[in-house]
Amino acid sequence: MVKAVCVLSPGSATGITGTITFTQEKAGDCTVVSGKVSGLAPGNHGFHIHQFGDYSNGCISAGAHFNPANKNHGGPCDTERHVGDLGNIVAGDDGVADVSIKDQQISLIGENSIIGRSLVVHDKEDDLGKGGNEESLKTGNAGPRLACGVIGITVEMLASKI
Ligand SMILES: [Cu+2]
Ligand SMILES: [Zn+2]
Repeated sequence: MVKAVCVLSPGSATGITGTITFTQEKAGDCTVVSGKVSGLAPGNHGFHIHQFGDYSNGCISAGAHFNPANKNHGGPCDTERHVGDLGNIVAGDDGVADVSIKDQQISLIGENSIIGRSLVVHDKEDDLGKGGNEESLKTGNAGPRLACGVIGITVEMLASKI
């Protein structure tokens, strides 16, 4: 089992906290994404892996969605999607989003590993590429980057010898 973790830092908003873990049994398996994000406005928020693990200019320096296959933006169940497109997380009236995602495209192993890249939580709902405009096919119109964090190696990962 391979495990990575992301602790969110503030972007365009303050007061958002969250810790998300990523686990994968072996190469080719789904990656399980789980954890909690607090301090959000109720409703849907775009949730993506972005290209760079760079917080030097806040969440902006995380770059675009992780897209090694050069595809258009889409939803998590679409074949036409960025690898980083995990769709939306949903915050309840208490501002907390419980995250529980199983994804086939992100991986913690191999040359397209997401280790060292960023996780970004957005202000708005990701339209999953169905917004009918050019921006929808790039970002899903998910708006400002509320919080982000670098996806890092854990002690469990070092023990796995992958
Ligand atoms: Cu994003
Ligand atoms: Zn995307």
